Parts: sequence; C-alpha cells; structure tokens
Amino acid sequence: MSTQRRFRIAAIPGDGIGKEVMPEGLRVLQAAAQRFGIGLDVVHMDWAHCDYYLQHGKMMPDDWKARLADVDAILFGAVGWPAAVPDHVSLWGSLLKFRREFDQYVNLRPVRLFEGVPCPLAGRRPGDIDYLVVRENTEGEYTALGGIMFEGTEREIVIQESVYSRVGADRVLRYAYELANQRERKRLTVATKSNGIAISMPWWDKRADAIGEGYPEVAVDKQHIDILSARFVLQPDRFDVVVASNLFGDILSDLGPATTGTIGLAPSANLNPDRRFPSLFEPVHGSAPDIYGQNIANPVAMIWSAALMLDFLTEGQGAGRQAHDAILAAIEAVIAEGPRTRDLGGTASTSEMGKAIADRIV
Ligand code: GGG
Repeated sequence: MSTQRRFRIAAIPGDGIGKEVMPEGLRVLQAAAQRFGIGLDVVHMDWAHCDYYLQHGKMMPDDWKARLADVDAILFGAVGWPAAVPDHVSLWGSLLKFRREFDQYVNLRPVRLFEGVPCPLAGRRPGDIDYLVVRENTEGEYTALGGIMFEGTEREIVIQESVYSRVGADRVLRYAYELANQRERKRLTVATKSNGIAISMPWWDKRADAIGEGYPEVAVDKQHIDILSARFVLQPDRFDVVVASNLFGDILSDLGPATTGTIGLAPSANLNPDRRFPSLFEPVHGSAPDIYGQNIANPVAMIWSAALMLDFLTEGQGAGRQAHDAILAAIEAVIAEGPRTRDLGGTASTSEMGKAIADRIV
C-alpha cells in the first residue's frame, strides 16, 4: 500500500508506568501505520519527568517548545513521582504547560465497557456504558492564582481563584454540542454546581444555554456534579456526551472508567481543535508508583490513545480512520480472549498484552 503522508510524533514517556506502556503504544502504532500505509517518524524525548527535574531543577528544558515545533502530535505517558517531587510541581512543570501553551482546550475522554470485562456495576452489559467526557482543559479550577496570608500562624488564610472566560467556556461547550449532534442519541449532559458555586457555575449554565441555541436537535440536561457522579454509577446508560469544567471533568473521567472495570483502559486526547499547535494523547491514568517496575500495567489506555491520535491526525478519514478502527478491534479481541493484565483478571505482562494487540493488526 502506498504511503499517504508522514506524521512526526514526539514520544514522551514521563514517569513510572508511563515508561512501561509507551513502548506498547508505539509497537501498536507502528503496526497499524505499516498495515495502512501511514508514514510515521517517532522522535523520543527524554525530559518532562521527575528524574529530569532532580538533575536540572525543572521538568523540561527551556526550549521545550522549539523542540516540539515540527511535530504533528505528542504521545505522552504519565507524570508524577511524589516521593521525589511534589505532584503540583511535576504537573505544572510539564503536562499543564503542554495543555495551556499548546491551547489544548478540549480533553476528550471516552468511557466504554468492553465485552469480557467484569463490570463492577451489577447487571450492566457492554453498550450500557458508552459515553464521552469532554473536559475543559486550560482554565476553570486549575489555576495557580491566589496566595497564603499569615502563613504558619493561627490566622493563616488561603485564597485560590478559579478562572472562566467566555472564549474558554464557549469553545469547549461548542465542541461538546458538535460532538453530541454527530452522535445517534444526540444527548448532552452539562456538569454544573450552580446551587453551591454561586457565580461561576450559574454563568457556565448560561453559556451552555447560549451555545445550545445553535443546536436545537441536541437534548441537553444540566446536572449538579454530585448527583451526576451518583448517576455514573447508578444509571450510566443515561449518558452520551458529558461536558464539564476542568476539575469536574478530571474527576468524572476517572470515575467513569472505574465503572468499566479498570482505569487502565481509559484513553484521552488533549486537543487543539484549531490545529495551530500539536495535540497530546495520553492515558487517563497516572504514573502508578505502586506497580511501576513490575511490567504489569495495562497498556490499553496508551494504545487506545495512540489510535485516537491517528484518527485526529487524519481528521477521521481514510487510512487514519481504518487504522484507528483496526486498533480498537484488536483491543476488543484481546480483552475478550486474552492475554489480559492483572487488573482485568489475567496474568499477562504489559508487553505480552501489547504484543498480542499488535499481532492482531493484520
Ligand atoms: N497520563 C495522565 C497523567 O499523568 N496524569 C497525572 C495527573 O495527575 N493528571 C492530572 C490531570 O490530568 O489534570
């Protein structure tokens, strides 16, 4: 098959199990690229991890942006090694910089129950849990704005600001409406907390109404984050597309995958939909220091993230879409038939499961 065009991918494994799942993501990516004639150049980047911080006093080199200037996308592993570097230092020094400075304002996180995975929710079958979380990814509750007064005294006061902009809210809400509009069920759930967070959340709800005027076919409901979380567990089949602020989206996109058996399956796409900057694809899971070094981490979240990357790079067309679908089919087959990692009740290693998925790409 002839090669359509070449893509340049930065592979940044990061910390902990990010280093173990990255080779499996690349293995499957290369197999799919070869099978469907997609040219890939992978550039390995050994920074944006806590060992780098310990050596250099920062998570990334000063010219990190220039080093990524000519890449089409970033495949990222995980960040965090709290025994050595405080989590807020490693996160703000790497992943959050990518998201903000590359304006990756959508964090798309699919949640799906696979055939062959015992569901922790009684009586649920594949098809009952199949929705997309759209997380606002550059503002909201994730800020470093504020300060501490009278630190260390009994009068200690801490203020932490949240930030919402009209541009920031409207663009992620519009993305979510567009997505819902393209799906069969055309349902959008807007996560809110406008009864308790009395300024920003009523405003967020109003922006959702304003953007919704352009999408009359989308059935919208707003749900407070507390009951919404309960319904993820009790009535997951209610959901189709869920849009949420940065923090709410972060929490929902761990909770959702937990209801599908393991967070080890959950992929994510940090998208700059305007394509002015590279987008970043990473598992939802973190660096998992408790299991690092044993080669037992589930590689599916990373492999699925790589599939999302191919789909995004090719705008869901042609070889890219075929490669994405083939990877998903291979993931489904291996989850159903094995070999499976421990979180799925099996005994396979990370590399055995990754290889089994790559071998299915034929
Ligand atoms: N691969 C995802 C990862 O490393 N996550 C670490 C983390 O703490 N992320 C917080 C966030 O996604 O906002």
